[in-house]
Amino acid sequence: MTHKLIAPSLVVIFLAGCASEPLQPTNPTPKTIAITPIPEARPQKLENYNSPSEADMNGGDYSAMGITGDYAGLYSVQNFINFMVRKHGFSQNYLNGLFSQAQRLDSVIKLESPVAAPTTPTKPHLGSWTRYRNKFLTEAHISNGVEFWRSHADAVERASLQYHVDPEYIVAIIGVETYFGKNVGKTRIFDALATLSFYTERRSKYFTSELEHYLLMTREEGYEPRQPVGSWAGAMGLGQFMPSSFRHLAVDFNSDGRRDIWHPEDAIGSVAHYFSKNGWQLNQPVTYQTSPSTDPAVIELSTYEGSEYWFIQKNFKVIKRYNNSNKYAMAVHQLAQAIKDRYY
Ligand SMILES: [Ca+2]
Repeated sequence: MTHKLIAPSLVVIFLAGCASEPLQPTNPTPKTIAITPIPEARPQKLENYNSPSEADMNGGDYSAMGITGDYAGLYSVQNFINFMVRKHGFSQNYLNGLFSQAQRLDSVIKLESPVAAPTTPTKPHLGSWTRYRNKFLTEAHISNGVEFWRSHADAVERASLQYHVDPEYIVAIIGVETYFGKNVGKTRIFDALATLSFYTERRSKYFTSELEHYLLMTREEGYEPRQPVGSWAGAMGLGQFMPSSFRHLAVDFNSDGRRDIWHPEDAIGSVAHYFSKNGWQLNQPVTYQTSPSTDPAVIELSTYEGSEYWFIQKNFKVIKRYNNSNKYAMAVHQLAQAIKDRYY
């Protein structure tokens, strides 16, 4: 297993959002990443970027006449398998074998517990922006961002030119999502998506669709389906792409013939592509501070010293396509500016 994290002691990781994960009706709180034991741990690659090794590049040796284990006897699973066989030509025995190996992750069920229905907008909690900001606008985030940018300067510049996305925002997204690739998540994606599809209800339709995309992705790209790991909600790689985003927007930016978003170069190109497809405008302002207003383009962020008011522009909304939170988008914006000031 080569999707292992560098720091084995990490227990709680804050991942702020992920590409195309469905939006939470309330301001998202940082997610606690479920830690799942990975029984078939493989030696780590020297570069520590969690890319699947060549040995992983096959569909896996799965075959069974029926399903055993955590997913045995579930009508919904049988239905899904029939659907994948009929629509996409998967082998029934292959999927039976694969689901017989799948684990139900109780930690994931807990994290996907129902949330309160959205209420009418109220005043933000006192200091909520300050607390959020302090997680991401740290000296470590800024210095690591500059280091990540310098280490991958060619790819960042090439992505910026090709997709017309300001380079500091590519770097900052990767910083907020996975701390520049250091926290890409440890949950086996197949187990997470199977659990969310068949053992939770709130967003099961969405996750079943992501599971469909995931199985197609593993077949198209030659990933062993039980190898990739990521967030408890199925987000993968340095930019935390969901499987549908991977299939639509991930790019092979180092031209080695594989889309591998655990590799920084492919992740950099893929994040830039995502921004481009969502309407990013190069060299255009993102937001500026203003006075209180009833204009819907003016948002309020709460600090302990009082509220800040910001006029948000098109590019701010593009950042929110990654994660529909004003605090998230503002953190990305301010981290981007801080890294840029230090980089040049
Ligand atoms: Ca590649």
